[in-house]
Amino acid sequence: MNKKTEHKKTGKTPKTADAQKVTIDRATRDMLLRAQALGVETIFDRAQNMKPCNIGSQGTCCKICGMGPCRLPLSKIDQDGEDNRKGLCGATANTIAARNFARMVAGGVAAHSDHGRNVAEIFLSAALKETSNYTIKDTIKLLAVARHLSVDTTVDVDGEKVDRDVDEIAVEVGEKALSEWGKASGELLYLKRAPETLYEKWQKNGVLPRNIDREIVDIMHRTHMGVDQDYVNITRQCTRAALADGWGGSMLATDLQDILFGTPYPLETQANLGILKEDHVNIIVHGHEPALSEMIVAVAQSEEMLSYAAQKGAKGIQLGGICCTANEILQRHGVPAAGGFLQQELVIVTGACDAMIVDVQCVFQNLANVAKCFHTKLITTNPIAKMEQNNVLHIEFDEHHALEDAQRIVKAAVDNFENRDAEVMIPQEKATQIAGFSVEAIEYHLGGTFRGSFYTLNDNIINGRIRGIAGLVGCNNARTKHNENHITIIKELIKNDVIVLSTGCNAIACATEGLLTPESAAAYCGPGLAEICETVGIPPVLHMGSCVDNSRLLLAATKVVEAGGLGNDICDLPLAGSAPEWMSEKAISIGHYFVSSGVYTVFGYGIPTSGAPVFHNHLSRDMAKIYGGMWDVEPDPVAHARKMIAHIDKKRQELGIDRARERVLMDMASRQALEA
Ligand code: NFS
Repeated sequence: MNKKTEHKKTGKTPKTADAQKVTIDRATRDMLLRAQALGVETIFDRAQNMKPCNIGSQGTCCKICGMGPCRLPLSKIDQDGEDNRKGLCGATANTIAARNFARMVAGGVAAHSDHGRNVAEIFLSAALKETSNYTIKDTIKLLAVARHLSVDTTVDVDGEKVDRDVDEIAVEVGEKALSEWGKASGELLYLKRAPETLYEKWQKNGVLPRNIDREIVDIMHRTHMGVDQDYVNITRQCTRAALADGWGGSMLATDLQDILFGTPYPLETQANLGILKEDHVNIIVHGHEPALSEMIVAVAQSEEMLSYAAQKGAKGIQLGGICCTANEILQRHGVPAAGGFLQQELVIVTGACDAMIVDVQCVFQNLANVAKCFHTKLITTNPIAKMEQNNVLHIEFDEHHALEDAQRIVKAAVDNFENRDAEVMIPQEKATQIAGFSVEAIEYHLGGTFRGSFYTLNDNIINGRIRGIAGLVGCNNARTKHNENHITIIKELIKNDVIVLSTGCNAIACATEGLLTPESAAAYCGPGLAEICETVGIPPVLHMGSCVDNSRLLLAATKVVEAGGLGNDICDLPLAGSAPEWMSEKAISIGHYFVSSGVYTVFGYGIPTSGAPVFHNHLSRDMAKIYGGMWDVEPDPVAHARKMIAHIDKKRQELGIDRARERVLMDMASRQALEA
């Protein structure tokens, strides 16, 4: 195995992770111990043997041209405090850090938005009836989206307005949506969904995205050697590109997925490695694209496949997800989540994973090495995401024969059931979760069918039962203790009556810790939030979906503004964002569109800007002056939550609703005065 090779090369025995110290989750700990006992290396061990580069993590290593890498550590600042650091071309620390940051934004926007483009292509293909595998599931949402894309939903017939044919609307929606990636002029159509004040700020600052692809290409051009050398100007383009993600590619992805696969409504399911079943064929879908996994869900439940599994000696087929593919099929079909980002290798270590199907993003290449130690079939499915290892099977997915692809994949998994060679060891841990809180579902829960709106939420924020709203997103990071920051921060927030909206691996962490049930309110919330959760029957943490569904958070915030009483803009709201254990470029893009939309956003693991303090201050203090939102970094989870609460309290004070929380203690004299 890997370990032996390393041993030969270095002469040193590689270190292994201390399972007690690297995670708060028992199932993860037990599987890590098993992996170590079997000599199977995982990311937890690799994190012990490779430390991050100090200069790179400060953001001041420039490898953009062939004369470098030029390294500008903070220690090279002159003793008198003067910053004369520069690369061979003269690029300053600010320029280098801003360029690196911008390229991370571009990477994140590209990942979310290219996913969005694929969805738009499948959508159009379904609308044109080129495939029978996908159909329009949510017509109400189709009509709502049509309006935002300036697609007519009625036609004039003899001077009268008549409803337009739904199929025709769908085709035009698909075409209009797709053109958002590359149209030659104008601006993204969804930007006007933001509060008017915010839209005007973007307009005034010249950051309205023109089309999605162009903003990514612009970043790659301007950060090429010898182009933009002004960190303020580079940051402005980061904003334009990030907005093209949050209010563009991601929002389109979410909307079109909802129309095609159904808008999520609350449902009950489970999370953690314990969802696997020893006597079932276990199929794990991992990555980010719901198009194929939707088909896998259908095939895995089909009579034909279930009886095929029975012939092979299995009692059934258990489907489970990892990362955001998990969140996608979980929120629409109740398929349980097997785990988050850091648990992907460990699912295979159970010895019970008959096939792992991966698409794009957040997939470890080391899965192939782990799969080699067990019977697991690792199947790649996307033409842009293959693996070099020879034990990986590639079954390319195409929406035109989606069902056949899914059948081949599920059959391969069932065939592999009888090949289990290692002893199966499935952890006991699995927790119940309620997921599926789309904006529409929240509206319904708060107001019912006829008066669905965010008024009730606003009322309860104004009267102080709910102190504020927090949006928690993002990954796990092998440099931090798995799930510890996510859970500590959330417990501190809900204890202080802050309701939490959650997505991505944060939501999976909350699910495994049992925070996504209405019952958790009584155990962990302050009295105000607990009362609301009990009355409405919701958990204190609302699972809003995958990472592209962070666009739901933007729309929820907009709905709160529209419901009134809490200011005119997102930056006026008692609202804060957080990515406690971020690691991906997508998280940087999300952070930047949150900030550019007016949200105070705290990251729990340092962002690569600390080596350029002037640029870092620009992201925090200056951004706040322009958009009302700012970046912040706080690794200590309790301090992290307190910073968010302090921001919420500041906003309550500015809105004049802070006094609602104060209890009036009356002495005898004032009582008598009242009675008189
Ligand atoms: Ni978001 Fe989803 Fe998880 Fe992070 Fe990766 S799965 S897209 S990037 S690790 S939350």
